[in-house]
Amino acid sequence: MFAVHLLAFYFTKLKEDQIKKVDRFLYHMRLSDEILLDIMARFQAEMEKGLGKDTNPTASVKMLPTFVRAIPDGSENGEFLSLDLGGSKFRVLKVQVSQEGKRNVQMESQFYPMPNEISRGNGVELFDYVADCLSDFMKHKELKHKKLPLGFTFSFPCRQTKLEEGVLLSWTKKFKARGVQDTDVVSRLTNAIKKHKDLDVDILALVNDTVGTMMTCAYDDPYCEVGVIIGTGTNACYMEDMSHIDLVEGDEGRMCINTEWGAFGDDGSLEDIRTEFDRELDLGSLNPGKQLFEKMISGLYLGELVRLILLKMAKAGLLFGGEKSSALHTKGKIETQHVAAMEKYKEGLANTREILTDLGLEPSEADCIAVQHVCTIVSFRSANLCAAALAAILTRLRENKKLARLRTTVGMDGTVYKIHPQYPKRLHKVVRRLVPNCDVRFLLSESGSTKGAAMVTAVASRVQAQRKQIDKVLALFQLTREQLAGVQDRMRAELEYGLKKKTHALATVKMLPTYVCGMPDGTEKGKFLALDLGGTNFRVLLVKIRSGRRSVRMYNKIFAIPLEIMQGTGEELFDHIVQCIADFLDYMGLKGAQLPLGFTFSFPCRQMSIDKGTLIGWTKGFKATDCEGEDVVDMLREAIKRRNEFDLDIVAVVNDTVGTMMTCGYEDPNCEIGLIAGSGIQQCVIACGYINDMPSYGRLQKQARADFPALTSLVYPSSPRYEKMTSGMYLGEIVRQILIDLTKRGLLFRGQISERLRTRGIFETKFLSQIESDRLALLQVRRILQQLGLDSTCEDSIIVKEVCGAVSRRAAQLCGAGLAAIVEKRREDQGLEHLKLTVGVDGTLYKLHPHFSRVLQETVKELAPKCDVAFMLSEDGSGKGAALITAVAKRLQQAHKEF
Ligand code: 0WK
Ligand code: 0WK
Ligand code: BGC
Repeated sequence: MFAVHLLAFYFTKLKEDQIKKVDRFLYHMRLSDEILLDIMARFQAEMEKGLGKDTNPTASVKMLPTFVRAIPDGSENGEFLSLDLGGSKFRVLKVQVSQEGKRNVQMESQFYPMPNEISRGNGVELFDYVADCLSDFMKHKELKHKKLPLGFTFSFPCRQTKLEEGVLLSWTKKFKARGVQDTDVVSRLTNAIKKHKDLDVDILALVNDTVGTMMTCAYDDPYCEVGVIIGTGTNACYMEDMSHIDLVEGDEGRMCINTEWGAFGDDGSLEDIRTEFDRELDLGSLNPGKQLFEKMISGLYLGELVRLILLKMAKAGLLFGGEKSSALHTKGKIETQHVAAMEKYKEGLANTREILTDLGLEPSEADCIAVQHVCTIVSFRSANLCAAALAAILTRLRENKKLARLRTTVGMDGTVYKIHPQYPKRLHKVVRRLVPNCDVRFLLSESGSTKGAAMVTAVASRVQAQRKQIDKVLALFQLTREQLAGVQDRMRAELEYGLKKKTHALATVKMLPTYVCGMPDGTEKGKFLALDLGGTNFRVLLVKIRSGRRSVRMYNKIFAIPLEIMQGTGEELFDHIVQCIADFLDYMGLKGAQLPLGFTFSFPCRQMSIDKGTLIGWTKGFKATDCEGEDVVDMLREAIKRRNEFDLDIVAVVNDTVGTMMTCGYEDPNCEIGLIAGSGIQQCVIACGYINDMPSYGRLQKQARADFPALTSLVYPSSPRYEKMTSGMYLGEIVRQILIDLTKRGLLFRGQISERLRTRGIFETKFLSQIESDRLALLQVRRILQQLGLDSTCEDSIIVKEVCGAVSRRAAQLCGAGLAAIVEKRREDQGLEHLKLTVGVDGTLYKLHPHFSRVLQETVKELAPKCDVAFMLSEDGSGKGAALITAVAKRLQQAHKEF
């Protein structure tokens, strides 16, 4: 028993000594947590550099966009071909995804050799060889009669501009085929496949093996958003926020980034940790100066590193009594599988002796212990370096999500990770030590990256199919210049219709005279009350006009018009209006004041005079009974009488477009058109010379001719259809209808229509303005959709934003086409070659929607090139305009009395 203890002590001592000896010799390779945290920080900086448009060209870690934007959502299905090129084995596969709706994947695969003369020959032969293997596979699987989509796993750094294209930046690992670098490997393969007349394959996706691995694991674990390969080569990918990827258009959602971390340090940023052995290995490699990080980590190099160290230690007499065999001098004689074998728990030492013996050496027990420890240090450094870079990626994910604690899954693959007995444990341990605020699950990809590549292809073909359907729907809202010019012409014809006696009755655009026959001349003065009914808010205003200096001071109060009043009886509506006036007069201490009032009533009214207007029909959700066909001024007067608390002199009833035109005209005499783009859409224009053929307006004719021979304004309430395609009242509802249609077709929200989305009017137009705002990140779009009970993905939100954009753009274009018809008419009516005028604008849609006003202005510019149209936003609303019109009417009345 004593002998056993003595032996054990002797052995432990021997072991300690050898370990110390090797630790001293390789102290450079032992990386403390402090150094690892520093490497982690360096890698974080490299990631930023790679993502930046200006810094990417000089970055060593290229952060390549992969155009993979979504992980599998279970709706993928179909039959796919997959090629897996670049790892230790070349494979061709057939992948069946989800049969009969069952979420499973069937794979059939065939390995094919990849001889050096092919991988290091010329590019044409390489791709011809790959196509031959594909053809052979399809023959054996009797697939030649099928047109199949193919996912191409190509495990080398490629710059992609889309999923199905990728330019090879440089070969790595054992590959060096000539004439391929800087060419698109998808078209190279397509050309090679085309040589096989009996093959009909559509390459839908080019995928890096890290991406394939992430997708493979994400199919089983939706938390998986990182893919790591530690195999022949090494690399990682992860899902990055689009807003951080300068190299790709758009800020919405996420995209998978292939980091190509193998090149970390190629700019010299890791020289302080690289050892002489790393430099020697690099010099002897196929690509000196390249992939320096990979050469300290991956399977193609670990064995060689161990050999170079053993050779140096032997030369230094620290091993094998200084003996060196020719095998020990031969590059590549020690492979990573040897390193893994030597580090096996139990049989490690025996394996070491066997391997060293096979190398023609006669190792002592001490040598074996020392060599085993050399392997441990080399592979431990590999795991540490991987852990540092992976920790940097996990930290970035946590920060992108603004989380204190990140829960995520990392998909793993590669022979080093799979066959080395200690590697996974070491890597996991160090990662968790470097990023304690991340709960990381490591998931080994059982079926390689090709299942993932098939997923990417399945997603690509699903997205492609969906895209086609969505584009078909959105195309309905895309108006060509010809179509817009057609709308302009039809509007123009309607304008003429509305003006002409014979056609007025049939006209949809009513061209209603407003009896506003004069513009302010600066002499107006006094206090005026104004009501502003018909827009989003009902306002009561006191407007003080001071003559001479054209200054107007306004005090106003906004009152709500409850739905039950909007859709109650006319009497209730006007009593409510008078109640608001009373509250306002109270609030302003004007009880009992006898003030002239201008009534902005933003609904189509046929007027017989400035203070008479018969409501033709309600719009914008108003439905109060007993009003249509009634004079709204009389109804207001009766309501005031009913209240019998104060008396007002209602001088004018004006449409909000006219009020807006007047408000802007007070500042800019060029303003002769008023436009409202709000809950309703309406335009008014200063009209001249049309009156004479409008029979019922004889009285106006005489009067107008008397004062302002050429001026009166006409309101043309846009036909409800036109309004229902253009105004704020309806745009949200149109979007809701489209979303329901797309969801019913399974193109959105996984086909789940929420109760709230079924509710008419639930999708307010303000949502469009919010969703289309460039500043709004996708997350906020998803928050809006959440409010509607819709659980959406990034893609869903991107599509919803597109739908909103299509609907609002059409609205702005149609509005622009209508306005272009008017300005062109103004120009022609004045017989001018070129017309300069201003349009006064108001309305929440024009004011708040991020793009509406710009698209409207561009459309007018395009359709009325001979008109120089300035758009003036009415800051004060039409209430001011109504007061000015009242003041002018009072002035004219005065003039008449004197006259
Ligand atoms: C298996 C994957 C393949 C990848 C390989 C990497 O299917 O795409 O390239 O792992 O590991 P290696 O074979 O280089 O060790
Ligand atoms: C503000 C004007 C008001 C008009 C409204 C239209 O003062 O007369 O009706 O704009 O915009 P909406 O509120 O319908 O968006
Ligand atoms: C390549 C990567 C690949 C990795 C793992 C590296 O040499 O540059 O694209 O993902 O090996 O196979």
